[in-house]
Amino acid sequence: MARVFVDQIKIHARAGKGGDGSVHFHRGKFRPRGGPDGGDGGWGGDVILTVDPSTDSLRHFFFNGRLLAQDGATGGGNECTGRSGDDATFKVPPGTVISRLTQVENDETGEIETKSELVADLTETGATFVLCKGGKGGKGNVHFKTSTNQAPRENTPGVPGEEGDFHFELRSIAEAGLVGFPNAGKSTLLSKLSAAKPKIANYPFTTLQPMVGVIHFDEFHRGTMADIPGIIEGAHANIGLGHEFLRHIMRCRILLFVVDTAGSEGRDPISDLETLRKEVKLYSTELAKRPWCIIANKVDLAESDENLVHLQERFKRIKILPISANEGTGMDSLRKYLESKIARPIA
Ligand SMILES: Nc1nc2c(ncn2[C@@H]2O[C@H](COP(=O)(O)OP(=O)(O)OP(=O)(O)O)[C@@H](O)[C@H]2O)c(=O)[nH]1
Ligand SMILES: [Mg+2]
Repeated sequence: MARVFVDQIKIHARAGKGGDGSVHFHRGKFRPRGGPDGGDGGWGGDVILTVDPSTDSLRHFFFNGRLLAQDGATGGGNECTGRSGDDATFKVPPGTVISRLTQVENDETGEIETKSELVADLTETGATFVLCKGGKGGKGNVHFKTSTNQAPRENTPGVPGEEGDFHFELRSIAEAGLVGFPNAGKSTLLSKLSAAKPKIANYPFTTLQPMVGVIHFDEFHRGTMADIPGIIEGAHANIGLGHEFLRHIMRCRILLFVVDTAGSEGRDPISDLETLRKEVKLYSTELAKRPWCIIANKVDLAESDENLVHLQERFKRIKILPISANEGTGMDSLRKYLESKIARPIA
């Protein structure tokens, strides 16, 4: 599947350094010159990523591009191991792809180039990934006692934590996403354009999970389209599982707003579109800036004629594609339009 990246950022991460081993000698009331009892340093904390669907972009890393975990503490007397540094855990949205960036010298030109190497593709909710491992603590002097050296002053320092530059990218689920109220005909449309077989029914929220279909334009080109569950007024405030559905929309490059042009069940396509646009904008101004167009569906129904004229008057500068997903009207123009926007060469 063609990949489109909608969100990416460069990150520097450093795990905690291990604590140094301690040099210490036992001091008891009756043993003023006791043996070595310096303990080991604690482990440095790890930098950990966890896949959390409550976050939908990598935006939060924009203000915090340095991910640091705590250092381990130095060992103590009485063979006490130092405290381990706390791990630092950061949330990433499902679909985050992590690459390690390293500077390498080009053998031929001698120029320094950045090499990018994939280290993780994080998709499963709840999955965790250790981006940088904390360093091991050093050894305390208790380990250095020998028959000839009863009072060693040796220890080892803690190992530095892993450190590196990374590239985080949020992979999109599809190039085009169908956005609309329940029952607008999104699933019907996807089933007509692709081989996907989404469930279609005359009741709201038939679709609860996004489904991606592949549209074949010709032998060499195709594009992807996601059928996304319907969103309703208040979706930005999480009404009707709004956040869950808007999150999927975040991962589409172009938004196709599907409306029931006939205004069945007392709906009005203009106010439907205004509401949908408002919800998208309130959820994310970045999302509202993505390219979009209107798919005016159900033009086979009589009430659609007048509404279509009003829709065109209201959204003069926006591309409007009148179709009937059920009867196939307007599908050729829609395909041509999509081809110009989302067709990619088959890899
Ligand atoms: N008359 C007419 N009905 C249509 C058309 N397209 C879809 N429908 C009907 O509208 C109803 C809803 O269709 P779906 O494709 O399930 O709608 P949806 O937008 O996916 O709905 P949700 O998954 O609930 O968000 C079904 O009864 C379809 O048969 C059309 O072009 N004309
Ligand atoms: Mg559906």
